[in-house]
Amino acid sequence: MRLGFLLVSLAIITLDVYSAQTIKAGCTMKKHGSGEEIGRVLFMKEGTNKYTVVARLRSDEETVKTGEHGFHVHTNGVDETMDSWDCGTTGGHFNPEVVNHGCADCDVRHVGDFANIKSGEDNQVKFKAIFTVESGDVLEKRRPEGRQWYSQSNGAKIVRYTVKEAPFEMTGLHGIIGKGVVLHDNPDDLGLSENNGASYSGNAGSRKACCTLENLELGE
Ligand SMILES: [Cu+2]
Ligand SMILES: [Zn+2]
Repeated sequence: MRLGFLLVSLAIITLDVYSAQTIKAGCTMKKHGSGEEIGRVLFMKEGTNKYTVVARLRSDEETVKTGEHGFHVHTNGVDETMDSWDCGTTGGHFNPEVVNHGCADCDVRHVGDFANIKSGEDNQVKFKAIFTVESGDVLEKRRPEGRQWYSQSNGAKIVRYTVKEAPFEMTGLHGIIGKGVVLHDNPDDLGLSENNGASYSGNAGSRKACCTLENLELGE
């Protein structure tokens, strides 16, 4: 009886410590085709209600042209058995709930949907997006501002969202570890344009760079 109580207490303490942890997944983005490295992306979960996405990319005008780019987590990791670094092997947007395409804080969205990332004239991408999950009524939606993750050469832009549900998880049904991150050539319409593509892909055009999210805690 007493031992049972002790074990349960230990289990609760262990869970508590675990829930306060920061879990990180990330990878080095590589150009579609050549596989040349262009920077890093990082997805973090801190405790139970804070989620962060960070990207630091730099490339040429062909790969990261000045302007907005669709940025998603796709269903599969990159198939490394191909002859070239093939972002086409990552499948469609990661969409475990089988719903329509959307945006980072849209009520309806793929788990893999985020905002457009915007590169400056130096073809550099630098941003941090912080999601705070709050149960109950979310006070304010800041969707227009959150539709682009800006980047300027003079420093990273931080975009903050308050959302009702976690934007992603590391493992499980919504788990992003092992999935591909894809940077597109064109802006994502975030589900807003009136054609078929808006409901599943956002019409973001060709895939310019990608990588497979790894659990950084395990050092894989
Ligand atoms: Cu995509
Ligand atoms: Zn999508």
